Amino acid sequence: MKASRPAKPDPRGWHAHGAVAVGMASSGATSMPTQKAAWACHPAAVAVLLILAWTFLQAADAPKPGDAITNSIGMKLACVPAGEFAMGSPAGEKGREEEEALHRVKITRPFRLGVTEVTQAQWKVVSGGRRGKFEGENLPVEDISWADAVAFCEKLSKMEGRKYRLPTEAEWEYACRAGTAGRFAGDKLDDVAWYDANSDGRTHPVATKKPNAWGLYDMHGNVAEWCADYYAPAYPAASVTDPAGPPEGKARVVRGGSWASFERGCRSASRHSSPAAYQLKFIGVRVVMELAP
Ligand SMILES: [Ca+2]
Repeated sequence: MKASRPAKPDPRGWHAHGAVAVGMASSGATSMPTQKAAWACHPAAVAVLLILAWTFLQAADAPKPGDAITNSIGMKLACVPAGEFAMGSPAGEKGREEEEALHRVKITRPFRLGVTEVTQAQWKVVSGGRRGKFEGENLPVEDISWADAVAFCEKLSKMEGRKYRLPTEAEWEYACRAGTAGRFAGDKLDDVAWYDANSDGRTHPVATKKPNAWGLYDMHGNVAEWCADYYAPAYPAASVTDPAGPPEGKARVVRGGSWASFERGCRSASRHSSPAAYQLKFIGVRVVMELAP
């Protein structure tokens, strides 16, 4: 399902209407001011027009899905709009697992998400040192525990004066799909992902495959990505709003599959988990920046 954008109010119609009414009231064209003219001159009417104009300008300036900014360490973050989507996979999807029960999810707060996985160069600036079994500035960081990923977000938050955190599992799948409902957010997995069939057994520089519709690279494959949630084998049966997983658990959610995954493990709906302390050469991280400071 496509994310819906709020309809833009069009104050131009209101303004034109009001201007006509004001003109009538001030031109002296008629000796009998109409009720419409009196209404248009009322301070409350002026206030309404100003509010509508402000709303219009705000909507025009609001970031659009995929619009990216760059923070002080060169990390690009794309706007992900609020919206609703079908999380999980339909019964007939090839490679599907039982834990992917299809259910409606509403994401009420827009946010920004890293356009790429966190690179080793970015990690070095924030946390110091190199982290990765494979070495390269533009390779995604891996070999990090869940706590390492969280600590990175906390350090980056202090550096930037903004709230950075891991995505929830729902936010991750919503952003991965970018309005699509199929197995992958792209025509062919090979177009958008480094995975078992094409990776030559290693990570690759980020953003060297095609992005999804919201400008996000490597949501499928390269390194799998830590999410904030504890892993729960069963999704909620009903529709949910801003789900954040169970309050406790034994493992954390990992999403997207990696350079070592088969095709089915890189599907948009595919779920994985890992004990939080594990440091593996196929798990990295991508961060959320909250829009509210
Ligand atoms: Ca990835």
